[in-house]
This record gives sequence, structure tokens and C-alpha cells, in this order.
Amino acid sequence: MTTPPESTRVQCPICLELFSWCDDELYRRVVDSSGARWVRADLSHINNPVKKQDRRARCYVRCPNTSKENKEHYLPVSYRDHGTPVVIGLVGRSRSGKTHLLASMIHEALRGDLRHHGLVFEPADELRHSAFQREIDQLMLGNKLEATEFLNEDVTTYLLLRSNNGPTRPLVFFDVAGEDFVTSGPQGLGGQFVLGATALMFVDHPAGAVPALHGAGRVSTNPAFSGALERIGRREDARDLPVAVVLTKADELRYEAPIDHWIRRDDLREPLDAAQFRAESRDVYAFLDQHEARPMLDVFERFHRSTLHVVSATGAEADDNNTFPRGVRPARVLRPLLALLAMAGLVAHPQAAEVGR
Ligand SMILES: Nc1nc2c(ncn2[C@@H]2O[C@H](COP(=O)(O)OP(=O)(O)OP(=O)(O)O)[C@@H](O)[C@H]2O)c(=O)[nH]1
Ligand SMILES: [Mg+2]
Ligand SMILES: [Zn+2]
Repeated sequence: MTTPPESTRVQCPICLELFSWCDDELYRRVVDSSGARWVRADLSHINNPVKKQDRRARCYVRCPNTSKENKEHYLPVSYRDHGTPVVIGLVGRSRSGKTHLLASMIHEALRGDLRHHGLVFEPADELRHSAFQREIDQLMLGNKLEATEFLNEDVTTYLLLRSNNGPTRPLVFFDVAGEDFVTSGPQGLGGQFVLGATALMFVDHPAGAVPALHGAGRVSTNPAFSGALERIGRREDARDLPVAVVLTKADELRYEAPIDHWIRRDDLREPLDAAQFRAESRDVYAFLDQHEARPMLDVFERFHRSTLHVVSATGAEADDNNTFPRGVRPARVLRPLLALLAMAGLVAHPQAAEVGR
């Protein structure tokens, strides 16, 4: 048997094993009276090339799941059509606000709010994205989202990033339960995406990051960050991973300087400027340092390229009925994504190479 050329080998973002990509064997998901299942898709009888392309785009390739640790899983057929996929994951303790942040971020990205930077996004995995879109819709209707279930191995959403001056790239997002970084299950599957991610967003909220400001006077520790960092440390390229460190729920600190300044800034339409990322990082660093938020600062310092951000996914706290009665008003949620895409080399602008330095 001959080994297939390297170009047909891909690393599965879910089980992290390398396998030979074979897109002559396509699958689709059918749901009928006997339930939902995967079936082989036969496109050979379609001779209209446009229609064939359309049908192919809806198909999936089965990962051989060589390590047999994961449940059976399938990847969208476009996964290998556009160069190396970019895997972005969120790391943070339970209830820190990861899911609300990802939902508001993807909502704005799909709405086209990064088009001034030449970045346009489209969902390209109907199955996964429709589930995530329901979460987005709930949030936009003013409903609080549920905590993420434990030990979910799957990708949260999958998009194609079509950049105006650059190549199209698949973007994979992982958002798992915060507990998974602390207790990763008997086989260690929980939160293992960090071993294969291209870029990471470390997220914390004021109650965890700056407990002293909440009157608690405790020293901040972050077991989710420590758990993820320990695993990332096994990667040879660990220090080169682009990292955005994000203090979310900053609406809770909207009267605190310098958070008040940054949370109100609306600069997404301005040309990319590494100095702006640096200025925000410097101010947030000083704020965190003043309040002894060591875990966030440790992450920021550990990686060669990193940025610090303040964001608010919802603009306000949910009320006792688990709703946001005045709707949600996200603030600066696309800045960490823009920083990561710039650091990952996906933003065509001379300043992109300077972001995070
Ligand atoms: N004030 C405020 N509250 C927020 C914000 N984002 C999330 N929350 C609240 O924080 C809580 C936790 O948010 P999640 O997004 O579910 O947190 P998570 O990190 O995904 O939690 P796990 O899935 O358990 O790991 C919810 O009650 C949200 O309503 C924000 O920007 N501002
Ligand atoms: Mg969550
Ligand atoms: Zn796999």
C-alpha cells in the first residue's frame, strides 16, 4: 500500500488525528420517520454541473476516527477545498460568558460588520450552523442562553471566510463548557480542541478576573485557564499561537476608567491600526495589574503575539426571568476576532503583521 501524498492528509479538528481525505465518499444527513442518520450521497446521476456543485456543498466526509475515542463524526466537504482550516477556540471558566460572546460575535460577523476589513463570512455547514443560529436568534430576541453541555466533542459552528484580497478559508469555532477545561472526562476529550487550535480566545468576567472589585477581596485564580495552558504546553508551537485575552461583561465595569473609554469606542470602520490594539492592551493591562488579575496577565504574557480586550456580549445583565428586556447591545465583540484573524495572517493589510506585537 502506498502512503497518500501529504496534500490529501488533514488533521481532524474533533479527534485531532491525521487522515487521508477522500471526497469520493460523501455523506448526507437524512431525517425521516425512523430518526436521523447518515447515508452515502450518490451524485453520479446528476449531470448539471452547477446543480452537482450545489449538492456537493451540502455533503460531508466521514472521519475514520482512528483513535476510536470519539463518537462517529463528519466534516463538511469544503473543509479541504480552501487551504488549511483555521480553528478558533474559546477558553474560560464556567459562566464567564463564552457562549454569549461567541453568539454575538458570529451574529455581527455574518451581518457583514467586518466588511471594511475585507472579511466576509458565510455559514457552510448547515447542520452545525442551524443549531448555532438558533442560539443567536434566541439571544437577539433578548433571551439568555443556557450553559453549554459538558463534554460536547463537536465543532460549535463552521463558516467560510471570504476575504476580498486574500484566499477563502474554512473557519471552525469551538465553544465548550468551562468545566471541561478543569475536568476533561475519563479520556481527556473535554476541551482537547486546544491541542489542535490555530488561535485562541481566553475569556473571563469581572467576578472571576477582578474579584476585589466585586468586594470579595480574593486573589484571582483561573482553573480553566490553567487546565488549558497545561495542555497547550505540550505543543511545540505553543508560544506562537495567536491569542486574544478578553474581559467580557465589561458593561458591569462601565463606570471604571479606562474600561469606560474602551467599551464605548466604535472603530470597526476605521482602517486596521496595530497601535489601537496596542493602546487597548496597554490600558487593559494596567487595569488588570492594578486589580491583581494575574491569570489574565499570565496568559497575555505567555504568548509571543497576544492582545487584551474589553467587550460586552449583551450590554447589560439578564433579569430574573432570564431575559434582556431591552434587547442585547453587544459592544466591541468583533475586536478580538479581528485581532486573531490579523495575527493568523488572514487580514490583507500591512498593519496586520504588527497586531499583537
Ligand atoms: N452583564 C453581562 N452578563 C453577561 C454577558 N455575557 C454573558 N452574560 C451572562 O453570564 C452568564 C453566563 O454566560 P455564558 O455565555 O453562558 O457563559 P459560558 O462561559 O458559556 O458558561 P459555560 O457554558 O457554563 O462554560 C449568563 O447568565 C449570561 O446572561 C455580558 O456581556 N454582560
Ligand atoms: Mg457556554
Ligand atoms: Zn476525527
